[in-house]
Amino acid sequence: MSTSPLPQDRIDGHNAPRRAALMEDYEALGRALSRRSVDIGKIKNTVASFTIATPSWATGRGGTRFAKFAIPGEPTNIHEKLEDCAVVHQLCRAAPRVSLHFPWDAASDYRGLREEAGALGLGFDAVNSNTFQDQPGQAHSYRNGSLSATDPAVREQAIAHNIACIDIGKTLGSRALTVWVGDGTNFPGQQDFTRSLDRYVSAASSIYAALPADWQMLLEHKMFEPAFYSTVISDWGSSLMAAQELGPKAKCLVDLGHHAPNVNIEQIVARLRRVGRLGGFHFNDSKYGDDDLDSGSINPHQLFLIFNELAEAAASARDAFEPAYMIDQSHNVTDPIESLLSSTEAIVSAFAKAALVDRGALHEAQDANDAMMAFQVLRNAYRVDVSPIVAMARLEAGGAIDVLALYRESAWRDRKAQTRNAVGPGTGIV
Ligand code: PSV
Ligand code: MN
Repeated sequence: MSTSPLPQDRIDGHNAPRRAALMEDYEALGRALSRRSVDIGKIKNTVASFTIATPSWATGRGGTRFAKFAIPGEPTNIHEKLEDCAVVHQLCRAAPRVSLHFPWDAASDYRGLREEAGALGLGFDAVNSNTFQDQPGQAHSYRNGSLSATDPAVREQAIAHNIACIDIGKTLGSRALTVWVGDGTNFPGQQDFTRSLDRYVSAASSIYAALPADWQMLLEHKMFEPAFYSTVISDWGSSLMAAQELGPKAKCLVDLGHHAPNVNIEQIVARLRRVGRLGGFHFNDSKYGDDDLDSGSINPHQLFLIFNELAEAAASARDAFEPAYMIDQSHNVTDPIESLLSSTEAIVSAFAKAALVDRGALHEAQDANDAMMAFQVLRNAYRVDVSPIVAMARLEAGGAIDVLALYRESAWRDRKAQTRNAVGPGTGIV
């Protein structure tokens, strides 16, 4: 039995007075697109099939290394986090899976948790391990690294934790383990670049050996933080090297905030795709570094260009291509549910715009070395206001036409503030 957090008649009641205007906008856009020989219905169906995972850790108020300002009604445990993710999915109908992080989301009964999520209309995405923090009662510290630590006992502990995450994931119905380590250095000479990567790959191979046949191991690179001179898996080159050494189930995960400033991320996406190692994404946006800002809030054009590469890859599939799409953001000044709703809308819109790119015309212009026309093909898709398509896909799936308006009308956070435990002030990113 489904236990959707918001009554469906509230959503229907919200949609009723907005339906005619949406229909008008959708039909007008449909006429404009048909002049370009684009069938809006087909684009809408493609958009309706696109889904993304929400991270459990982004449902609570985020923070910086300086402070965290809690809000009344934020979730304090995995059950409440699932409830909030269910609200996001119920309204936008594009976020049916949740990605858990261990031990942050530790529970006593994972079979029960899977049922609980199922009843809320949710499933589970990749499980994430955490060897970048020490946990109470842990035998060895990750102060000097985890999978690449010089101490074999630390590496063994980190391997065991990752294998424990796989075991939990099997019960939850996950199909991937995402591994991001904080390993790295703050001083030139602190560690040997080669030997630390050797240790990482050797430890990661023990985790890889524990993967079920139909699982993937997603290696997430990050150029800096918490280590500020070097990190062990610093960029897509190191990530790809490690994935290729590990085996075919190892793929690279691209977090949009984990690159040097101004790096051409869309080209990285195309490169990883070319060698069949593009495993997935952590979507967010950034101005300076790993800012974890809301997707599309700073550079929506980059998001579009990334999806353009993905659409290109899907159109010329070399092999099965199913990247894991996920959000990874820190919501420091907003209600996290509102940020997740607005970010999902931005991501789905970028996907929709990429679906509008006239690939034949693009290839023709590229082959003729017509730079201006090639660019105009992209521009013509980018400037289309796809919001009627995205809203129509959402409406037809039972979601809300105006997700933020309905969320505010529902007073969800205020109601939760009456029943959920208060979170004290704190520091830290989650
Ligand atoms: C690291 O900055 C990261 O992007 C990884 O995905 C972690 O698992 C996540 O953030 C934790 O907030
Ligand atoms: Mn990430």
